[in-house]
Amino acid sequence: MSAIAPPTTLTQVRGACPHDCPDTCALLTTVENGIAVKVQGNPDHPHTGGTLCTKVSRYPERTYHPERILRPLKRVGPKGAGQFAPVSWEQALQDIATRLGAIAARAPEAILPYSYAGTMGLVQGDSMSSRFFHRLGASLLERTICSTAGGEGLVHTLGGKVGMGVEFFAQAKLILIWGSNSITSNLHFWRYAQLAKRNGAKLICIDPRKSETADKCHEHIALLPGTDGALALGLMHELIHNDWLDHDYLGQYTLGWDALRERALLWPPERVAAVCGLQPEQVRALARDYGACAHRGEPAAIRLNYGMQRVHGGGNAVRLVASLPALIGAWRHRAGGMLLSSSGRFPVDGAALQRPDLLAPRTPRTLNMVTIGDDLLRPSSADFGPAIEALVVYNSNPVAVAPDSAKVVRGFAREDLFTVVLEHFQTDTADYADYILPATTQLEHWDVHLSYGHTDVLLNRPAIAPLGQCKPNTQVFRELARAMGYQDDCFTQDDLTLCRAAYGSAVDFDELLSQGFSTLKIADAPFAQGNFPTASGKCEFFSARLAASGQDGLPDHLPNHETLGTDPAYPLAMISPPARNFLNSSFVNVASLRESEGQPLLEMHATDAAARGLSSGQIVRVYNQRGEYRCKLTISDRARPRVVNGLGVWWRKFGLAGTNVNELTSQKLTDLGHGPTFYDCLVEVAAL
Ligand SMILES: Nc1nc2c(c(=O)[nH]1)N[C@H]1C(S)=C(S)[C@@H](COP(=O)(O)OP(=O)(O)OC[C@H]3O[C@@H](n4cnc5c(=O)[nH]c(N)nc54)[C@H](O)[C@@H]3O)O[C@H]1N2
Ligand SMILES: Nc1nc2c(c(=O)[nH]1)N[C@H]1C(S)=C(S)[C@@H](COP(=O)(O)OP(=O)(O)OC[C@H]3O[C@@H](n4cnc5c(=O)[nH]c(N)nc54)[C@H](O)[C@@H]3O)O[C@H]1N2
Ligand SMILES: [Mo]
Repeated sequence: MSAIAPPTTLTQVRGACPHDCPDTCALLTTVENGIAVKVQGNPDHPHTGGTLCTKVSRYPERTYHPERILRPLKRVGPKGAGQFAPVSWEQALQDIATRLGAIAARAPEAILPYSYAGTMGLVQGDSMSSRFFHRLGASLLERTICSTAGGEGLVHTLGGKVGMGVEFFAQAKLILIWGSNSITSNLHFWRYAQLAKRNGAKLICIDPRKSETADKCHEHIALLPGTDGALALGLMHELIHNDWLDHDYLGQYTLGWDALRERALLWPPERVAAVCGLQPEQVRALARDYGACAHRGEPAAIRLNYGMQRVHGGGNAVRLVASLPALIGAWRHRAGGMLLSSSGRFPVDGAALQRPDLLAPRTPRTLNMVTIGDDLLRPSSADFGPAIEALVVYNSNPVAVAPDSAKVVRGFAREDLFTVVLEHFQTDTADYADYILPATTQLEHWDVHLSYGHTDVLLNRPAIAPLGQCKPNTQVFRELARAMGYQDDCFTQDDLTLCRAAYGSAVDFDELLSQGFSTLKIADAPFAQGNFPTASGKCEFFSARLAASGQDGLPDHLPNHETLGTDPAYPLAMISPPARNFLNSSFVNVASLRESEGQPLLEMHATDAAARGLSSGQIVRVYNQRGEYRCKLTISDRARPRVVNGLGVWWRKFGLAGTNVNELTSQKLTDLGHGPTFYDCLVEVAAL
């Protein structure tokens, strides 16, 4: 052989998983001759422990996917037909700037940015993009689609999105896994739960669905969706009745106990059981486990997840569950207490990244991302302001993930709406774009991260050069700003500068550069002696702030908007929790992962199937007043009687008859935080 093969260059690059998941793993990407050949968990990062979920270990498959969008595309067919032709960046940016500029000259609020957590990165999430829309004076987006009900619930009870350290679950003696399918959606927490189990801890899963996680717990309490607040009140009733209380903790470190006590005494196990669809003995036994554990001086921990707050009373339910540890003084132990989210611990300098000062003196209206379906169909009015004329979508796939799809689709299909979508793929949303702009993935750009499941800051270094003509979100908005003629210096900062600005001096950036992560310094048992970040410094059962805003200052059980038994036409409750191999609607287009999921599924209990003459494997219509969803029926004890599980969130175009589960979900909001009520939804099921 005459030619000598060029030497192989092989490097490993430290990064962070960008996905919307509590785990925020540290990644190690192996790069061979400029190609990312392998993505694995960084073994040096304790919470990642060298392991990744199946989805993200397939990251190269997603990155080099043959359908990755690599050039700017301009619509050439009818709206929504998904027909595009390549254009140059220059042409695309110039045309977009001209269109947005013309609208902004009349009514800047007619422009709406729409984004969520396609990447959780602080820089590719909301930095340059926010600066751009603030400068423009566009409508603000209330980013509510996931967690705001629970987030508000925490803020009004513990004072912030704070809780116990995830690593200490390994030392707990009782773990309530509440509204969380951890094996699917919080795998690295599950590692700690398994350690606890091996050390003799009892694990109890509280979930309407018999999830993969429920299979592996000692007990499963299959309550009806949206009844968690009632169950928490019932536990309080029993803790009071049996005097399994930490009176000293209650006296010193809580606010409003007498009033909460009175309310809880209205919830004996029989009442709770009737509301939750359980047996009274199940409520008593759960309280016994929780109370006795504390009585023995053993740590009892609750891992709450956002699954239980996607219902009308989700905010109140989180307030009630977050109150429980204080009743038994569980916070005294570092392995006791509860964790829903840790994101409030991160000292992010949001103003430095997003520059809200660029808005002044304007205060644009705020639109809720949950009600995008209704809002896109609204005409201009004094009440609403100008009709939405332009949408710029990034880090989100609203046509698939927003509730009440029929309306969302009708809105996106408006011929007069100008829509720009920054994406990796031609998603259901990108199908409706006038321009699709090709975005880089996490392997191709810088970013810095927080986590909502642990307390480490992570840095993401680019491992490979951008594919094709892809650009980071930040770069697109820099160039759009230039095309709009904005001169402000803030539009010239590069991504590494933005990474540094995210935490300023609060985090050691050199440590991030050298190690890839940096652990925040937080006391092991932060609330052992109160010190809650509330106004009173106590765990606030009673919230003066809520009372001042005209709401009930005390938490209560609020029934679902769509309560079982109230509508004979729709006698089943449907929840639509995540499928294991997808992340919201991300990864649905990765063939190997989609094959693992098979087809869009509805799980139904045998008694409900028999009553309808349905059998496993058959294609069914799931319907209500909002729409109809087609999917494959599985008769399974994963579903309890009267509740069906429609696993989410498929791309409509990979589903049956171009539908997904959000055909059925409603735009009604939660009690706190204006959140979505995906799991508060009545349906009926019939053969096709
Ligand atoms: N594989 C995978 N991982 C994910 C996601 C994903 O789509 N796929 N999503 C990510 C996102 S966006 C988030 S926000 C996080 C958290 O994501 P969550 O959506 O909270 O994910 P899960 O922990 O799966 O929680 C849903 C669980 O709550 C249960 N549930 C539904 N309704 C109720 C109820 O009324 N009460 C109770 N007690 N339980 C109920 C469901 O049956 C399910 O088992 O996970 C992230 N991780
Ligand atoms: N029925 C039902 N609906 C649900 C849920 C449910 O449980 N049931 N879960 C809800 C929840 S918890 C959430 S959080 C929302 C999630 O909704 P979204 O945040 O919209 O999440 P994804 O569907 O994953 O879409 C994210 C998109 O961002 C793109 N993306 C990723 N990184 C980048 C980037 O760097 N740049 C750009 N431009 N794009 C990028 C991805 O390709 C992907 O298409 O869905 C909600 N919808
Ligand atoms: Mo979410």
